[in-house]
Amino acid sequence: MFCYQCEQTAKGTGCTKMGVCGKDPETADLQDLLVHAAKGISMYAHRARQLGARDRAVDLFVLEALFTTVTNVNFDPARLDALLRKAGKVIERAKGLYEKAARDAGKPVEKLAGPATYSPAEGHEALVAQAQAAGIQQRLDALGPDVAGLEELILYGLKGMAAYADHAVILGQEDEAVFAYFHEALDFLTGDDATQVDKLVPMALKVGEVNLRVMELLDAGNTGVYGHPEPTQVRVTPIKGKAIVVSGHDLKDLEELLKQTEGKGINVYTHGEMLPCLAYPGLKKYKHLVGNYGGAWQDQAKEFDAFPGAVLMTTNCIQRPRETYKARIFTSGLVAWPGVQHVADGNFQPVIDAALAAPGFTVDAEEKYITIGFARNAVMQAAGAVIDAVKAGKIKHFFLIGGCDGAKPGRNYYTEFAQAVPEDCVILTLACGKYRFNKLEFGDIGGIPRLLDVGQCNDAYSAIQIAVALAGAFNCGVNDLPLSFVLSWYEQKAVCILLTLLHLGIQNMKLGPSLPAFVGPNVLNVLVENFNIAPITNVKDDMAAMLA
Ligand code: SF4
Ligand code: SF3
Repeated sequence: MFCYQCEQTAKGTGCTKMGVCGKDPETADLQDLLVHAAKGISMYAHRARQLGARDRAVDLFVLEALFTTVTNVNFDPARLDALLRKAGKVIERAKGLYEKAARDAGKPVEKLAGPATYSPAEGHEALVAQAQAAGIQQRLDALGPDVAGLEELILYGLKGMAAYADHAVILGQEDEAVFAYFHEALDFLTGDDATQVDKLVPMALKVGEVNLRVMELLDAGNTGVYGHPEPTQVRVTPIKGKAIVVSGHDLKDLEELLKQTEGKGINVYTHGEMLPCLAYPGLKKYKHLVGNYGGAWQDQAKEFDAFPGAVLMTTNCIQRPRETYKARIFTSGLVAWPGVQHVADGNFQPVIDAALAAPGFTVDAEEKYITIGFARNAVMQAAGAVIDAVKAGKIKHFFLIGGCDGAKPGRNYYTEFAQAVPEDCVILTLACGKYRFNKLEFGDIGGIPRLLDVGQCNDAYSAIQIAVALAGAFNCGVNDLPLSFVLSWYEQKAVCILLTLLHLGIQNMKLGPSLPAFVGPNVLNVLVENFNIAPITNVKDDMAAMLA
């Protein structure tokens, strides 16, 4: 195996023996083969589309294949085996689609090579052997770190974007142009153009552009179905009674679970990136959705161990479950862990049964609340007051401190940075990185809270809308606003968001806790020259530079 797609990659260079995330070599290789198959499918689907032929089942499979390979989603070789066999059928379908479209149009039928020839080997062991040849090591050796790294940058952006697109589809939002782009970009990665830096860089920015549309679709899905998040005080300590905690990013799964637990005497808690759900009118209307439990994903083993109920993981980020709670943790959607029960059909009865069988909380913990729900609609409603406060000099600067959380000790930087933000400045935050500081007291400026929680990582869309609206009010560009981006990254969703920010021309972003291992030295220079992006250093110097 060789994997360097996330921030915690071994030695900052790549996991080669076992993933730091817990991904074993077999799973890692099978995931690489699934990406290879998705490229092959896309080679046909892209050509078919150019001839006016498309197939939604093919489009959706490519999304699922990519999402499956995102960090902390699927650790189960058996599930991957099944997906790879399905990929064999889908590629035949895509091939047939293309060849018919070409014949119908009177065009010669291209004979495609490379990933287009994918066909799953018979038997699991043979499949694993086939997978070993699909890794990126050969490309790294042949193309060098810059070109291979740029190819991976595009691929990881697509993986993150596939996760968001998949969530959007679940809520009824899709765009033909987005499906088309997944195929176009994956096909591009199989061609000669993908060996040239001057072709790769624009394609990476294009991922960012399309991801903006995908986040818009997901925003439309979330707000269209559940209403606009509204500022809400949410309880962050447990209440006496039976309990289920829901983690991940999938609002629809939470809604289904809430419906199925209604009147059963079970309290439902959000965890990690599900926290923002407590601010959606369509979800918070359920009285038994009582609050948030715990912190960010990397603390789950300790927290789920101590949780006296059932746990549901709806997307990333799952970690190796401890034996103490393996029987009462469940997966849904594309998440998989060997030996963990999967809810495939939307029937959460096994989760409910596990919650009822567990002791539940025996006492009410001390009450503690935080305020969330400052997505674009809520902030826009307060825009007049915010603009007045800026004009009157009461708000000097905005900091967007957001992104993923993770286990590295250096991530204390984000807590310390938030604490060091001057009293006359406002913090916007989103994604799971906020757990580094979201239970601290920040107070307010003339009634405007100093900490505004915009939502999940995909609510970067909301943050962008807020920034654009502010720029409009002050008649300037986003880069001219008193606004600094202090970002933390971990997995591939952060990659697609970063590409969106680069596509929008945002400059001077600080990124940490470490730079991606897949960004080669020359590519880093391109990013520094064009966008002045820089790694975080220390709070004092970074803060001074941003306020200068
Ligand atoms: Fe290593 Fe991250 Fe890949 Fe897991 S996802 S194998 S931790 S680089
Ligand atoms: Fe977090 Fe996994 Fe990236 Fe959604 S939940 S931001 S790490």
